Amino acid sequence: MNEIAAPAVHALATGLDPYWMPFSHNRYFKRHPEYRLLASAQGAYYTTVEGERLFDALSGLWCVNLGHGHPRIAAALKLQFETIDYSPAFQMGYPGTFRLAERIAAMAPAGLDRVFFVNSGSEGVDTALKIALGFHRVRGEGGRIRLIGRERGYHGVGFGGISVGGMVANRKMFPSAQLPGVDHLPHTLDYGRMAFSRGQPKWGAGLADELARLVALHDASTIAAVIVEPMQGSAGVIVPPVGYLERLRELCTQHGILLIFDEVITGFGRMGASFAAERFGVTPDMIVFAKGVNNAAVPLGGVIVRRDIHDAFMTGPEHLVEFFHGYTYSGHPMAVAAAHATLDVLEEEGMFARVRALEPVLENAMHSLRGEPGVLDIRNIGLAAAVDLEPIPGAPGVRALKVFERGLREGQCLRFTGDTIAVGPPFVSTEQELVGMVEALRSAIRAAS
Ligand code: PXG
Ligand code: PLP
Repeated sequence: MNEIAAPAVHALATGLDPYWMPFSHNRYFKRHPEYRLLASAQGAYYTTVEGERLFDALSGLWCVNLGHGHPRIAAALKLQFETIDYSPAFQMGYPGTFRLAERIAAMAPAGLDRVFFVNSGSEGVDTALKIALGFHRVRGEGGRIRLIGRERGYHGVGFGGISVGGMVANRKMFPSAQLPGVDHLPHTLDYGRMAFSRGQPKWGAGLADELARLVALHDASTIAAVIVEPMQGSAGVIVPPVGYLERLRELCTQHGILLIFDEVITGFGRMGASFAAERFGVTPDMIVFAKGVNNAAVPLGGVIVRRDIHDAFMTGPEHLVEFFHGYTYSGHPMAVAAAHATLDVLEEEGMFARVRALEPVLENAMHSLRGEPGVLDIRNIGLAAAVDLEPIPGAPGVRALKVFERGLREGQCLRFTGDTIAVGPPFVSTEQELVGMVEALRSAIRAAS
């Protein structure tokens, strides 16, 4: 069997039942798999098993930012596998992983220059929460046990992540598994005051003062950290109001609370900068990343940590482990190789500038959907945008599903969740592709009304 034939043979499998799909309507999918089984991918396009071409309007799941099958990444992975495929993550090291930590530290805001590697956003979030709790404890402030998240926040599916997360559906099945002492800030979406904002809404900085209320309620001495996505991606591109993140930063600093930015979607270019922290000019104490760091070629995530937080753990006899945490695949050489190639391309091809140049194209195209049937709101920032649709009475989610299915017929692989359609096109998209994507979305919205 040659190299090409092997995946093709696997793709011929027709029985869909044994695979329990994640975050999916399994029964519906398995009855209606048309145009939804993807056989191959190149650049910004998938090819379905029927042979239809689909534009990858969400860059996979916000992660394949440089397009599929990038030759630089392919070459790096081949070479890596032949050189060293795996090295033990604990008590041994692979030099490329150290070098990657150094590169990521250099891209991060000043002061954040220690990097802990994991394999997903969910693991990154749980790791950051543990670091926060551990940091206070090693400093003799072990009473800081509370973690503050935000309504509609998505921080993955670990027990820590669903506790601080604010997606009701992800939490309600597991009430016994919520971390104790967690509270939530209100989300920042308010149609009455900010519908159809372009970029950051002008209203809403004052919502950050809810943190002052939580501090007054619980007392700062019990609060370890606040975790927020600078831009809420999964909830449908909820953009931070002007001044909001600044105010959160101020309050956290004032009360000795760590501020964690979950940049799993926003990190590595989606906002037109290395991190949303840079784009919005607000420096957190930790940054969680995953997805775009290595173009999703191999799972990789991590936490970038302020140096003194890291240093606080470096106590006790030197021959002992300082932080009892890590994963078999932390800093996996294959994932690391893909990350080096990805960072090379981001840098050499000026991808952040490209995102900034494409941002107004996406913004103008998306906001031209205002007035289409059932469109309640349109939001955008960087290369991310979303449209909220009016739910069909008594059938929430059906309208967006119809738009999504119609989109497939129009050659687009859109993202639908609830009655929201989200797009986060690859950085390598052309202006024409962005405009074409939005025109196809317009047709789909009309057809579904
Ligand atoms: N934090 C944030 C901010 C995320 O967006 C995670 C953590 C979890 O990452 P992992 O790698 O464990 O999935 C995410 C993931 C969507 C979508 O359509 C978003 C995510 C995943 C899948 C789909 O918006 N975000
Ligand atoms: N479960 C068992 C039985 C294990 O031995 C290990 C790791 O050694 C794990 C879970 C954790 O796996 P990972 O390090 O890939 O998260």
